[in-house]
Amino acid sequence: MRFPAEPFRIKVVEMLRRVTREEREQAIREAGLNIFAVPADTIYVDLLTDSGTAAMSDNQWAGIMLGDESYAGSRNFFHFQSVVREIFGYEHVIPTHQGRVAENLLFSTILKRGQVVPSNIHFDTTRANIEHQGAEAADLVIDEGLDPYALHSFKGNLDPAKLERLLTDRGAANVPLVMITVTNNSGGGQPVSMANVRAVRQVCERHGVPLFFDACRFAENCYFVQQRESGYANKSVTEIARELFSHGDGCTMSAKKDGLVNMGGFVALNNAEWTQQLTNLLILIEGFPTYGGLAGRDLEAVARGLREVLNEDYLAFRIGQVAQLGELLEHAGVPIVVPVGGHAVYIDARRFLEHVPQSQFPGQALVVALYREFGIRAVEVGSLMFGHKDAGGRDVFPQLDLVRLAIPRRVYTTEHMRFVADSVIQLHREREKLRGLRLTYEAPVLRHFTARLEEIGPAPAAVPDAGRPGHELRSRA
Ligand code: P61
Repeated sequence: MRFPAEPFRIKVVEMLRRVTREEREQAIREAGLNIFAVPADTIYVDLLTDSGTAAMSDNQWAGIMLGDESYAGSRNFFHFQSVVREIFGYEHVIPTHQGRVAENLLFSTILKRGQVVPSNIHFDTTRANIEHQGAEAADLVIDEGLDPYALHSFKGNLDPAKLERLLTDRGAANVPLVMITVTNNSGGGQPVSMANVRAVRQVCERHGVPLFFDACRFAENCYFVQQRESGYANKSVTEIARELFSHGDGCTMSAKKDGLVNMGGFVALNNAEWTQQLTNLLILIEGFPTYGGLAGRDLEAVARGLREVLNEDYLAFRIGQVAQLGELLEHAGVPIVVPVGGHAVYIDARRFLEHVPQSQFPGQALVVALYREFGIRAVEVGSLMFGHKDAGGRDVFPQLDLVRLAIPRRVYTTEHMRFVADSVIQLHREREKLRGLRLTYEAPVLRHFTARLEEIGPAPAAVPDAGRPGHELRSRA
């Protein structure tokens, strides 16, 4: 397939430091084979996350200079509020410094112990904020959404039948709201269709339960609707977004994704009573309601980013760039989750490293090799992140061991993506050389952030490089 070229040119560049394999070997060893502990300036292509890593535009930087840092009533807040109202259609707009604070405000206000919040799949911060209230986070994605190889245009859909059953069993009084995450990050960045949103809305209405969105990647989701869902080809992505949110009562948003900024977020909603309660808490933990933890200039950058992200040339390039990386890998026989989602390509590490059992963290072994050999940072979403011991002390592993290559927005060129593809393909050819890992330290919760590991057996020999000259330097010796 042909993919669109970059619809922008580069005005400011950030030079990358040349790092040899020996330096990376030392850095990853000192980091206890944990990629979170590696200094970022030893990385060539950083695909740890698409969150807060976007390149802002000249228009956004110009907006930064127009920051009004008044404590109350900053003009940037009013601009931000008007853009959010226009796109999302909700009356009340509460700024926060990032997504999880929006979630915390919402759930600590409206949620009671023992209640349940259904979603397609809750992102980990959303789940944590729900569970922190003594409530339950229920994942009700369609069955295809849990199968890495099921081909479905909208694998992020929430199953309306599962929702109906949950609402009937638990009773609407125990479900303060239903949430839909667009796109479904924890399910691979898969989109949700408009038809599905309508179906979920009908179930919610029958039971008198509000519907909210986790809107982090709303523009990417709406672009997929335009491209894949019948009846939407001739609608603009902005029109599709308005229609999508018109089926809901509010949303939380981490603007670090489709807000095209490095920091920012908000809650937007129609319920005036909830707004008052959320605002009171906002003042306690984030700041005055017209800045909510952000500088005036940051609000201006979000306002401008939210408009820019709906540019369809940008979206065609963005979704195309991720799809292209997926296509290059798939054609070379690298096992990846399909169809490719909006913001990341996921490698199936169990199939990639069939000789490494789950107890030896095949995903993390792949992450370490990608960094050591090629200076690429990916993140493991598998046994290291989710594995644990049950009450009887036995190891419990997740169904999948994935490695996420999340693509920052407007940061890397297509040539960078080819370099990533060549590197992964080269590792795939040499996969027999990779070995499993074992833990030497683990924290009681969220162990992947601070775990330390070691290789089982002798240190691996260097993998021949991908034959792509450029930044990738071997030893100077
Ligand atoms: C990411 F490992 N995502 O995908 P905040 N909802 C959704 C998200 O994707 C999301 C948030 C809410 C991240 C960053 C991240 O343990 C982790 O602005 C669908 O980060 O608070 C964030 O938004 C939260 C990665 C966050 C993690 C926490 O890479």
